[in-house]
Amino acid sequence: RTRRPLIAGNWKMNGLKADALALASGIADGVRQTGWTDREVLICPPATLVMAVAEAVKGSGVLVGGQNCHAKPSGAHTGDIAAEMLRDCGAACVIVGHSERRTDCGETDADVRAKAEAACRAGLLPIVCIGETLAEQEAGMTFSVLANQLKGSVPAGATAAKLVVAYEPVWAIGTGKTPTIAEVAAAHAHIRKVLDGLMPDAAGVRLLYGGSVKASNAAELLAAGDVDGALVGGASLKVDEFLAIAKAV
Ligand code: G2H
Repeated sequence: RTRRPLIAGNWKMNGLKADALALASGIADGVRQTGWTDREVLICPPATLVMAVAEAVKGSGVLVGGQNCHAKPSGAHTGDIAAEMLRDCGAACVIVGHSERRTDCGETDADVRAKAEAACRAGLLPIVCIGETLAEQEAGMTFSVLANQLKGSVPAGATAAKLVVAYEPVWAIGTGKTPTIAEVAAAHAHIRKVLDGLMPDAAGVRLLYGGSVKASNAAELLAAGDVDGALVGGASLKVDEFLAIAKAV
């Protein structure tokens, strides 16, 4: 592999202190035992737990990330969290534009780009999420939707070291349904081609697949062409399941 695989756990709105810290410590112990240097493991807890999780995984090599950030560095934005605040709590990455935020909070491509740019300014690696809905897929619009999302949400001046893209078909999220391996490979190849027109070193950008990844399908999905890792939701909430996915690379 030319790109270092990244296995990212997105805990979404799950986790109270005691269980979350046990989960984080369990993952950190597992990663420590393997001594992996050929892949990166990331966990993205709710913002309330970023600092404690960062502390719990310290020295293990496990990275910690946020699930969202505001586009501004500070100011009168009640309830929001700046990228720099996540960084200050020990985060190295942040997910932006997850389809749940695009749907629940009406985030647009322009919002996602502004957040990704804010993440880069704060020294965080943004994981920009894109993906088509079921209706778009059924209408044969997958490739055009992906291209438009990329053109609208990839940060200005992006470079491979400062960008990860996650392809998450909305209809595959939390549903147990996954695209075929050929569909994943085709979507990723298309994403890389579009990125090639947007940035100088698109060949180095890591592309993650997300949507109902679990231990039993991880090896196959991770072996698909142009797949450099996974963004894992439900299956990242169990130590053994998540570690098995990380091992499947
Ligand atoms: C997609 C994914 C993680 P799940 O949202 O981002 O969730 O693995 O539960 O489908």
